[in-house]
Amino acid sequence: QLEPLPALTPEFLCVLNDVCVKCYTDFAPDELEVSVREHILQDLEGFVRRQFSGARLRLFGSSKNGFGFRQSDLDICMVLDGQDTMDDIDCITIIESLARLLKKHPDLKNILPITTAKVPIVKFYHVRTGLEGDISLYNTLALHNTHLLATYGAFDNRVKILCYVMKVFAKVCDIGDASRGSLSSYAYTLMVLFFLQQRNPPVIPVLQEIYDAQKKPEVLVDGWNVYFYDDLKTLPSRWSEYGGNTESVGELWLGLLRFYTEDFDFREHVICIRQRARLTTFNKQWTSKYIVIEDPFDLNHNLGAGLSRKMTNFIMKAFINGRTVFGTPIKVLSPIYPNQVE
Ligand code: 3AT
Ligand code: MG
Repeated sequence: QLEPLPALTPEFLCVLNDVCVKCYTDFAPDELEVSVREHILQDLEGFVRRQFSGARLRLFGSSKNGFGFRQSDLDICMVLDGQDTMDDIDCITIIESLARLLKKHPDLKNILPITTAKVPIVKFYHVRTGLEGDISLYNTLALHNTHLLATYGAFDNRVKILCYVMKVFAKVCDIGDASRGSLSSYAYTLMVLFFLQQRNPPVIPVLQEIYDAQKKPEVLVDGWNVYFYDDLKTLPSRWSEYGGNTESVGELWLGLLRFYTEDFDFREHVICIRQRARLTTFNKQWTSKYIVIEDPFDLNHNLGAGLSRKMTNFIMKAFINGRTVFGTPIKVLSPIYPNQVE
């Protein structure tokens, strides 16, 4: 049984709440910035079509999921009309010729094809806006997980604010760069959503478990079921626990820090937003991993797979320090904190 949180004064909670809301209001792009992104996309699509006549470009990631920052990168997915998939070899060839083409674009600099990654991309820098971006091919699952995150974010404003707080926290603590061995923004967003689903009463439902038919509908993409309930208008009436949680964002943020430093057992459980029932690392055969985050669609994908023991402890320490910074220090007598990996 956990000890209750120290009595926090209403004034403290009010300030904390304001700080959380500010993470959203200070960093979210305004309408103009959103339209600039769309404009760049249209321009690039036109340019790419000079060589690839059936090319279609779509934004995904934080330009579309509702948790974008002003300077967030432009994540772009390209597909060719009339073609459903593309094999790895073709992807690499097209990425390379796309890179050669983009080098001729007057507004782009630092064109860099990366063909060794799991998802081959061509990176670029858009000179006039200072935005970085990348184009991947047939990254269809990412389009669907972007829509899933956007739906959760649009369901309750507290979701959106907390995801911003988490991203600001990850940036400030320098634990949010997957290319340098930590976790991606996407992974931290999944951690926030999982916490909000597991909260009692929950703040958000499990959209992948709500459906009208007797059986869960199957919408297959790359062999995975990407179905989820996305009708926000009818969702409140479909979810029996709707409105049960009235906690403020500040309270939820303290709750999240506590959840991941005291309650959640990383050795035992998987961070998994596709079902309410706890999934174990044993079930997934992921027992040798430190932080296990299951992708909501690609169930073979653990977003924490690249973490070293050292990085895991660095991330855990950031959460522990977060509790001190936000006024609810963890009470551990020994220097070994919960979830430390020895
Ligand atoms: P930023 O605001 O750019 O930090 P983001 O959500 O756009 O946040 P990324 O640019 O890192 O995050 O990733 C863009 C999208 O790519 C998000 C998600 O749809 C997909 N994605 C990123 N990392 C993974 C991953 N490890 N597995 C599956 N999809 C991923
Ligand atoms: Mg991004």
